[in-house]
Amino acid sequence: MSDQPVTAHQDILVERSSAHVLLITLNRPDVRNALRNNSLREIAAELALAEADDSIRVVVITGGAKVFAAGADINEMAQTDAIGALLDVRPQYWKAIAGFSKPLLAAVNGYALGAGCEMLMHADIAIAGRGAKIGQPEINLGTIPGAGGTQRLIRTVGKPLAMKMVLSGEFLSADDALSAGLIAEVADDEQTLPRTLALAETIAAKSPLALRLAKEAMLKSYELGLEAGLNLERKSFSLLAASKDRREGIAAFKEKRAAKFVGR
Ligand code: CO8
Repeated sequence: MSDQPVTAHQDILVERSSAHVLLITLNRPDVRNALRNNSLREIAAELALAEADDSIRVVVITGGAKVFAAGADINEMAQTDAIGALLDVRPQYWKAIAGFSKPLLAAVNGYALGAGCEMLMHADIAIAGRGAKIGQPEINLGTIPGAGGTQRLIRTVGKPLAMKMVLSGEFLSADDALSAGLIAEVADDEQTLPRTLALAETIAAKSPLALRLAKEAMLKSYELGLEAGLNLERKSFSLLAASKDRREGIAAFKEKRAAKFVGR
């Protein structure tokens, strides 16, 4: 970690793990990092700052060594009636997190349940520790996922497994989540964060422009038909031909040196 100060919030810790990587750590251990509205507000606010800061190229979110997040804060949600839920600011925070244009990685140890699993799915790449338990147990509370757990999960792991998870509330092991394509890698628990930060460094060395357009094009595949998706890809590919970074990338390849990308 760098010696830069940790920014204080109530629910999260924020620090630079290196020059280009921001690390957000969920920090409500007493309630297993349950995501109350304020937690999402703080995450969304940090991502907005990261969006505007060219020096931040990748963000990693983690819950630390023991638990990623045990879901929405059940005590807070229990106070909300139907109209309260309809008018809730919470979906706006989720939308802000989903709209973050830079790579967002998740380092997941222990439970990632309910909103915790949904946070994992908001990450572009999740790496989980061998002991992770991932699930959507809202059905046990007489309710259903509310931040993409019925939509993103089925698109990610397919109908049979998504139905099993959401209708039974059963958890997946890290290995099962890997086989299902819900996470990108399994690590030994103590290696989850170091490995995720190392991957973040690898990604942070790439062109920020290419990262942004690659992320956008890939996420749009959830919404667009193939023809429209291919058109978007082609236009983004063409746009990058005008960038300094592409010229630098090709020059560096020819000169057999590492490319130095500037995001222009
Ligand atoms: N919200 C609030 N507090 C929580 C949560 C949570 N999601 N999860 C755990 N806590 C609290 C516990 O109440 C307990 O508090 P206390 O010490 O005051 O008793 C403390 O954290 C420690 O919990 P446990 O003793 O249960 O710890 P364990 O390590 O034994 O178990 C588990 C950890 C398995 C994560 C267990 O706590 C658990 O099952 N938590 C709830 C998981 C869950 O159901 N998640 C889905 C939440 S719902 C959601 O995400 C969206 C829909 C919400 C609708 C709610 C309608 C009311």
